[in-house]
Amino acid sequence: VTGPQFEPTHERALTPAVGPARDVDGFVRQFLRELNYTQGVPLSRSTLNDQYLALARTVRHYLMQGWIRTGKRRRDAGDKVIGYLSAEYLLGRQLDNALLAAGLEDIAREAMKECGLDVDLLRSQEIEPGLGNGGLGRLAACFVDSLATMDVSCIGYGIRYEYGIFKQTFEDGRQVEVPDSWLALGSPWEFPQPDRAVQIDFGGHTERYTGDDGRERTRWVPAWDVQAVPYHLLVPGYRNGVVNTLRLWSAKATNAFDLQLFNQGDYAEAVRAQTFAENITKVLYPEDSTPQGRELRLQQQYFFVAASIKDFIRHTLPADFDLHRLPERIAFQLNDTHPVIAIPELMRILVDEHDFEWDEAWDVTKQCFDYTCHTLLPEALEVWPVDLLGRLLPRHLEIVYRLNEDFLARVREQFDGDEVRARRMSMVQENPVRAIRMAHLATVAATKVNGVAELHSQLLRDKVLPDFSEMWPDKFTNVTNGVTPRRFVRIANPGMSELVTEAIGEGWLTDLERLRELEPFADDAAFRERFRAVKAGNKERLRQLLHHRDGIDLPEGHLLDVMVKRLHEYKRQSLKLLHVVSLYQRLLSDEVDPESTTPRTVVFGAKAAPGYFMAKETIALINAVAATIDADERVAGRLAIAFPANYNVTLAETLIPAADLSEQISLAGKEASGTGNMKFALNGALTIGTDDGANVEIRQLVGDDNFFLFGMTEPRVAELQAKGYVPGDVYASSPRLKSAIDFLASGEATGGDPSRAAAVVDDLLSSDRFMALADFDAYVEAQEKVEATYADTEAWTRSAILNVARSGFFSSDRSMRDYLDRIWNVSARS
Ligand code: CBF
Repeated sequence: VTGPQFEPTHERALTPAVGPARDVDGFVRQFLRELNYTQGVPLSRSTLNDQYLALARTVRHYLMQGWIRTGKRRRDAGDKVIGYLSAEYLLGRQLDNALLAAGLEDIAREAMKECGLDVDLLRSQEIEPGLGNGGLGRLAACFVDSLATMDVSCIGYGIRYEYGIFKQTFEDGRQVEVPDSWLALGSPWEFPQPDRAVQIDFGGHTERYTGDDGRERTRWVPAWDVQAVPYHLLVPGYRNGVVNTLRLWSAKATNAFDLQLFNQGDYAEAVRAQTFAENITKVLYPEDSTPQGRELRLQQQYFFVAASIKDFIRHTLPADFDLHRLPERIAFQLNDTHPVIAIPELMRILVDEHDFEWDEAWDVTKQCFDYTCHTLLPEALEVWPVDLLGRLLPRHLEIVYRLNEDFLARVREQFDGDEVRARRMSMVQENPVRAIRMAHLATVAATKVNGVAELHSQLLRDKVLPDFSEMWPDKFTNVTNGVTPRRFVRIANPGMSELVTEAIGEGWLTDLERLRELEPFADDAAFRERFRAVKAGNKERLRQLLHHRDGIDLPEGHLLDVMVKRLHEYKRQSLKLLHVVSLYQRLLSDEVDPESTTPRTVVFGAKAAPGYFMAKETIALINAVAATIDADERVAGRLAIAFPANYNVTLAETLIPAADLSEQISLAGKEASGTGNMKFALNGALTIGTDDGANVEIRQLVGDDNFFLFGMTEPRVAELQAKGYVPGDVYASSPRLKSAIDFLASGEATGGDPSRAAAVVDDLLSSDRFMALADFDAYVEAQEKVEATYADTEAWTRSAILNVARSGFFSSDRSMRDYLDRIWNVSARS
C-alpha cells in the first residue's frame, strides 16, 4: 500500500483532533483516561510503571496536534527535507524533554499532586532509550532537537534496536554487560506503523537482461528478504508547536514461521528463519570482532538506509514526483560511514528501477548526499571485505566497482596518470584483504564533507583524506559540534537556568550566544555567591543520586573532578589514574601536610566495548585503586574515587552540573571533537585539557585564564611518533612518573595485589600507543595549577561564570545553522 492512497480528502480528515485542555483539570482528566482505558487500571491499584506510562501518554497527547500540523504544513509547502541517516540516536529520557518542550512542567506537577502522585518520582521511572554508543549518537539526538526547535523539516532515520547499549555492572570491579531491555515495561513514545513496512532484500545474484526498449540492463535477484517496520517517535521543538519525526526501523521476518515444521514438532527449525531475520535489529552494534558480528552490522546498515530511502520516495514524496528533481526535496546527511551504503542503493534504485542513465543517476545521487566524518582513528574508518559485500549485496558491489572505475579514470586524467595516487584514493583497498573503503566512497559521492571541530576538519583535510582535499578543496568544510541547551542546561541544571534568566532575562535558551550578557556578573560578588550556591545544590543532588543509585557516599566539600566518556586508550583514562595514584602517594608521604592539599573526589564514568581487552582492564584497575583508597583511613577526607556503573545520559544530567573540573585529556590529534567538554563548560566547570578536538575552540572562547591547558600539540605528537616514541625512556627520566608506576606495579594501590595492574602497566611501559607517559609531567603540573586556583574561591567562581558566559557558541542550534548555510542550503524558519 503506498502513501498517496492514504491522502485524506474529507474535511474532517484535514483537522487534527482537539487535544486535552492545557490546564491542571484537563491534564488530570487525560491522565486518568490513559490510566483507566489504556493501561486498564484504576488509580488506586496502579503501579508506578502504570502511572509513568499514563503520564507519558498524556504528555504525548499534547504533542500530537503539533505533529499532525507540522507534517501537513511541510507536505503542503513541499519543503526540502533533511534526512539525517544515523545508525545511532542516544536519546536520553523522553518525558523530561517533552514536558519542557510543551511547556507543561508546572501543569503536570500540579496535576500529579492532585492525584496524590509525585511527578519527579514518575519521571525517574523512565528507562532511557540507549540507542547509541556515545558522542556520535548523542550528537544525532541533539541535532534533531535543534532542527525541530528551529522549525526545519527533518526526518531522523535510524534503527529501533530491541536492546540498546548494554547495561554496565561491576563484579569484583570488572565490567559485566547485561542486556538493556529498554522496551520491557512498555514504550509510550513510539507509534508502530506495520502497514507502512517496506521489504528489504539481501543476498542472491545479479543478471543481465535486455529491456523492452532494447537497452541492456542489470537486475538484482535477491535470495531473501525481511520487512522493515517503521516506528515513529516525536521530536518536539522547544515551545514552538513544531514536532518532527524520528523514524526508526525494526526488522520483522517476512514469514513468521514454518507451520509445517512446527506441526512436525521441530520448533527450533520452524522459527530459525524468523530469528535470523529479526536479529538484524536485535541489538546495538553487536560485537564486531567476529565475522558473524561484522555481517550482522552490515545487514543493519543496509537495512535501515534502504528502508529510509524507499520510504522517502514512496511515502513522503508525492506519487508522481520526478526523481530527477530529488535533490530539491532531500538532503541525506551521512552520519559517519555507517549509512554510506545508501549511495549505491540510491544508484541502484535510479538505474535499475527507474531507468535512469548511469551518468544521470550519478548526478542526482551526488547532489543528495553529504558526509560527516567523526573520527581520526584509522581503525574507525569502516572497510567492508568484498566477499562479504558481494555475498550480501551483490548489485551494490558491482555499482561501487563501476563508480570506482569512473572515479579513478578521473584521477588519472587530472593527475597525469599518477598510479600511486590512484591506488591511495581508490574505493577498493587491496591489502590485507580486498575491501571497500566506505569513507572514500562517501567522499567521492558527497557534495560536502565535514569534520566536527576546527582542528579535526583540518586534520581530515591534511592527514586523513589529503588527496581528496587536493582534488576538491571546496568540498571540505567544518562544522563544530554543539549540544542542546534544552536538555544539557535547562533540564540538567534548573538552578543555574533560573539564575541566568534572572540575570539576563528569557530567550537565551534558543539564542545561546546571549549567555555573553552574563560576563559582567562574573565581577559581581553577590552573583558569584549565588552561582556557588547553585553548584553546591547540584553537588548535593548528585550525592543523593549516587547514594541511592550506587550506594556511593561522596564526601562533602571536595573539588569534584570528573572524567566521564567511553573508555578508550586514546581518551587516556590511564593518565588520569596515574595522576590519582600520584596524589595518593603525595598524601602518604611525609613531604606534605595533608591538610594543606585540596580535598578532591575523582569521578569516573565509562563503558568499555565488550571485546576491548585493555579498556576492560583499565576499568578493573580504576575500581581496584578506588577500593584501596576508600579503605585507607590515612587519606580519608582528602582523596576519594567514585566510579558509578552504567554511565548514561540520565546520569550525565546530574553529574555534569555538579562538576568543578572537566577532564578532557585525549592525546592531541585523536579526539575528533568531544561534546562532553562543551556540556561541562556550559555548566560552569573549568576544563583541564589538551589541545585536541573542540577543546581548542573552548579554550579560545573562554580564554587561557579560564582553562588549564597541558600536553603536546598535534604536530609535536606527530614528530615524536616519527622519531620513534619509547615510553621506557620517559619513565626513566621522570622521577614522579616512575614512582607512580612503580607504586601501581607493586600492588600498593590495588590492595596488595600487583596482578590487578599488570596489563595496564605492561602496556604503558612497552607501547603506550597514546603517549600517556609523555604527557604525565605536564598534566601533573597543570593539576597543581588547578589546586592553586581552586584555593581562591572567588577567582575560581569568576572563571566558572566566564566559562558559562562564553560557551554559547556550543549550542547545537548554531551547529545546525552552520549545516543549513554551508551544507544543505536550506534556511530555518526561526
Ligand atoms: O562527533 C560526535 C562525536 O563522535 C565520536 O564520539 C565518534 O563516535 N566518532 C567522536 O569520538 C567524538 O570526538 C565526537 O565528538
